[in-house]
Amino acid sequence: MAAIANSVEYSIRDRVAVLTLNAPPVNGLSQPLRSGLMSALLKARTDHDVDAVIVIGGGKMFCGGADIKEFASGEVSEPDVNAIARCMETMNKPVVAAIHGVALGGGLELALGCHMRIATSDSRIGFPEVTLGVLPGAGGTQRTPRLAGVTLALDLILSGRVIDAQKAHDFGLIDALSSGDLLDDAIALALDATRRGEPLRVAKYLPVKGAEAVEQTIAAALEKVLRRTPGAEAPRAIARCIAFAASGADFEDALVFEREEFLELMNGAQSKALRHLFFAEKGASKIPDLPGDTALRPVERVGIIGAGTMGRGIAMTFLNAGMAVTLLEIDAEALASGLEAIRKTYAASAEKGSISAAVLNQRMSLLRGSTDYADMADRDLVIEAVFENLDIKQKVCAKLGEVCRPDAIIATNTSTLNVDVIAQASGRAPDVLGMHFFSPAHIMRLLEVVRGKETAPDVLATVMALARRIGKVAVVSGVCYGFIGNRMLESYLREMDFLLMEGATPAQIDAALEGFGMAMGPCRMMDMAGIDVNARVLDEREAEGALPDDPSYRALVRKLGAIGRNGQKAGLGYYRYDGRTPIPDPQVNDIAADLAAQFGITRRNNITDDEIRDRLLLPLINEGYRILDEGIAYRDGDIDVVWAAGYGWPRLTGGPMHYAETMGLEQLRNRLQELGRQTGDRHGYFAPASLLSRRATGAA
Ligand code: T1G
Repeated sequence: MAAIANSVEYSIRDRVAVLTLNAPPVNGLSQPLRSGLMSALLKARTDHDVDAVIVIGGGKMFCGGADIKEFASGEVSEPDVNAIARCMETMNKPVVAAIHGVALGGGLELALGCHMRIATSDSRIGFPEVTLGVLPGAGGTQRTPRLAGVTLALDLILSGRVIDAQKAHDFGLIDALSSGDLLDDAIALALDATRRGEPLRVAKYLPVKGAEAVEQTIAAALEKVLRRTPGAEAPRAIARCIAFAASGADFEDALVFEREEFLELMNGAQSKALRHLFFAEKGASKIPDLPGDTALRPVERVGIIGAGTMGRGIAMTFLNAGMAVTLLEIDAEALASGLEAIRKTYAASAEKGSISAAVLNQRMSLLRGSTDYADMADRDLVIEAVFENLDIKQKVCAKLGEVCRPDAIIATNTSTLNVDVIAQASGRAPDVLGMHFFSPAHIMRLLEVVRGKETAPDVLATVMALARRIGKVAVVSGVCYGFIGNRMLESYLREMDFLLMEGATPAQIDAALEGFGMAMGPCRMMDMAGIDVNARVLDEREAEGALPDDPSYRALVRKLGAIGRNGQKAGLGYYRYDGRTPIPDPQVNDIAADLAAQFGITRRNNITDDEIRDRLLLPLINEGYRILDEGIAYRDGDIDVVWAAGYGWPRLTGGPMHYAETMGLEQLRNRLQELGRQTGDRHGYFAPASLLSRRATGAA
């Protein structure tokens, strides 16, 4: 029978009904698919030609979980997964889940409702619900502790992590592993169960393992999770559901309790924010004016120019993806130390057990060093990561334009310079674009892909596809100072410096923003990034006449840079450092006070945390509206992805643009105008962006 999308195919083999989920691409448990599955199960229940039942996924996976798009309805339509599980558990024929690819969320709950589970050895399972601000709402918090115990249930459900089938088998969530044909093995398992004639094992009747120590186990697990995201609601609800499971309460009552907790979360702001980011990340890869089937250029061999911190991080990014890398550094000594630094990084990971010795050797076998540009001639992609100086980057790209193959892609890792100017220097601008990695490049997920005005469509499409392969979330930016993230960051840092000159302290500012949920306060962040880096960029921008006509503009960071307080690496920055520990330093307040006197800035001691947050966050968001209006970013969600994936914006608020929507655009506009009045705003720093005003009045 031909498979119909969003349907369940019913076939019989060796007196076993095979129910195949067909809802590409992830077999999401939409209402039509759930309805089709329930009908097929009821048919198999009474089918006299059927002694057992297999549920298997069509396509590349078993099931990616509930259809998240359905959450917007605010409720769960019938038949829900609980009803389907109840139907399978009460069937007097063995029901076996045959898992390949992934079984996630509701997909795993569906499998746990079966009597047995068999999985291919390379398949993976997990409960990612917490990353969406919800919890397994179809029995997952109740069956998992019964099959695998409270400790593992908490670990899996609170972390949202995915585990491989072997681990799942060891934990008791999977009954058998298939190394041959999954369906053959599943049918054999089901028929064996019919022949054994033993009572079918039903998860919900098993005792909860570890119930006796549940309170301590929950307290320890919850403390670990809430340390990272103190305001998160889902972990607390998960803990309540696991505690309910361990309390010995009636299973059906527990399902009701779990569903109520799930609905509460699903309809809450945190889940809406996290779901926004989920779809925004998926959407960021879509380029509005590019056909989805744009032919891609092959990329297997990568060249990287520059063996500094960024060059090494970028090299490891590609090595980690199993791609061959030639790291070029003109200076042989610098090259040698760069290659050694990469080897040491991998050796440290192997020491910790994060990677095996085999993986270390495999990655190092893919790495070559060179001091000769001629070695770039066979590269499919070459990324320059040399010193952040326009003249140097232009010279490097001119050389690459000469030596690289005609179909090779040339990328610049600049974080602020004009990609079009650099592209022109290459002599082949259509082959050039920006790939702005974030330090440490092999760890940070964000990649800003900067589309030059001449960047060829296939070059852009190739790099966007490559980003996914190297585990990055890529967002396209147009060419402007700072692209999306650093351009918005500029407003944030500007107000930080002004507030310090007005009397706030670095510790107060950092605490206010970390209280909002930022992963790291701006002063500590600047000390980590290096004050000299930012001060030098400001000096260059001043030389270009690109700074506001305001001598107090970013005066403090420039002063700190001028006196060598370059941040954590110098032991002095906005803080004094004992190793990596920041210690408030009164000297910074004195420097800020001197600058305030110099520029006639009034010092005051009534600066509140709310004012700090508004002064730093609202102009940042306002710049986001200018970026959208200029077409530098395609979508609000793209900006949210940049800040959530690259700058530590609290995911529970959905990103700056989603946060603005939840705040209310009229309120945002009014607050900006109020701050403008309060500060005097001689340079229009708080003038609401045109797009913000247009949206606030419904004109856009
Ligand atoms: N719902 C709706 N759409 C989904 C989806 C889902 N669960 N998963 C993926 N998509 C879309 C995605 O937006 C993209 O759309 C396309 O499918 C391909 O995705 C009841 C309540 C499964 C590992 O959190 O982790 O179950 O961009 O590119 O790389 O208790 O998708 O093409 O238009 O990512 O092969 C829990 C989320 C839900 C899994 C496949 N499940 N998805 O990766 O494909 S809550 C999840 C993923 C739940 C229960 C609770 C991955 C994947 P478009 P893709 P992939």
